[in-house]
Amino acid sequence: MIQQIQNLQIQVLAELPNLTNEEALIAYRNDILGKAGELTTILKWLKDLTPEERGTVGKAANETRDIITEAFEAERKRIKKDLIAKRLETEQEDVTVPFARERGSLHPITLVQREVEDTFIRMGFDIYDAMEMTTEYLNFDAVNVPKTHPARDMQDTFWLEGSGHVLATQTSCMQNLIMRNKSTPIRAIIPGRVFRNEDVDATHDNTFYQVEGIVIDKWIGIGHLKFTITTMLSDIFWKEVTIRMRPGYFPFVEPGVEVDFSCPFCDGVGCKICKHSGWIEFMGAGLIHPNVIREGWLDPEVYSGFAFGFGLNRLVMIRYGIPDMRYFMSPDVRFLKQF
Ligand code: FA5
Repeated sequence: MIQQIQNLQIQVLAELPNLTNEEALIAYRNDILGKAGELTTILKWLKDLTPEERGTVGKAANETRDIITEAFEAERKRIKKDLIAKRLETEQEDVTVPFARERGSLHPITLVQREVEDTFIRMGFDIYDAMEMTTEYLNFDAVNVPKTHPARDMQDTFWLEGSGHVLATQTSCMQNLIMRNKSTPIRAIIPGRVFRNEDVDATHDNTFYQVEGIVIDKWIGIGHLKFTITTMLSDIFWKEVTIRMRPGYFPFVEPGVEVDFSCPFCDGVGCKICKHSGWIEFMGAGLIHPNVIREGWLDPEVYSGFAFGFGLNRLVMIRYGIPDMRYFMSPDVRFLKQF
């Protein structure tokens, strides 16, 4: 029996190096050391031996089991090591080889915002970023919206409870800061993201972009406003655009106007884009109210100015023929890839 055990040991040690993968090794280990394995079966016979035989045969069998177990473990490590070496050899990647990477593109709002900024820079304007969170004072009080005035309800506000802060509902909240911190003459545009607690549909979002414009100097009048906006729109649409003004109410301007521009797609004749009116509604504007100038630490007897605020989302929609404002905030790459 001892001979049988030794033969098994020799056979296993000779066979192990031929195994090339872990599955084969596990299967072979099972054949030898598993419940019904060869060595396990031999060990089961020990009980039929005399006590003396059991001592010597048992000792030999246990030694063989330890040797075989150790050999299996060593073999498992060798197979793993070989596998890693092989993978390192075959799966090597040359990180210096150039590979094609898909480039992203700028969001259409960013594209048009940059064009708008370029136009205004050429007209000598400074560009400021608008704050997204601001104070109730800057958003309303500083621009002549009295505490009790219903105009505060005109734009549904996200109030940051108890803090005196709000999410900016309009980029007009920057007017006062600019007046107080810039020396005259002032020519600035302030693009920014604003928030209103409104229902979302194809032409309204609760988060959208506006561009505020503010000009303050001596003798500034409505003609300057007309020239500035006509120049900007003609630049954006690459053709002569005319504007018209209708009376409009905004507490921070007097007089206040709503500005429309002639449809650049049909030259005012009437088409689907301008809803066959020949005009596209564009923005609110006007001459800055003396109270607002005073609140900005300037003298309204000396200085006058104009301000305007337009929705960038709507300009981008018109520019690219985008039918639904909700595309702007959606993560749909098919939309974004077109720009
Ligand atoms: C204002 O926000 C004024 N602050 C504009 C202004 C500035 C007037 C300076 C006078 C002087 P209004 O609420 O109309 O005005 O918004 C201006 C533009 O923002 C609109 O013409 C429209 O294009 C855009 N807008 C308004 N509400 C939304 C909305 N929910 N979703 C997308 N765009 C909007």
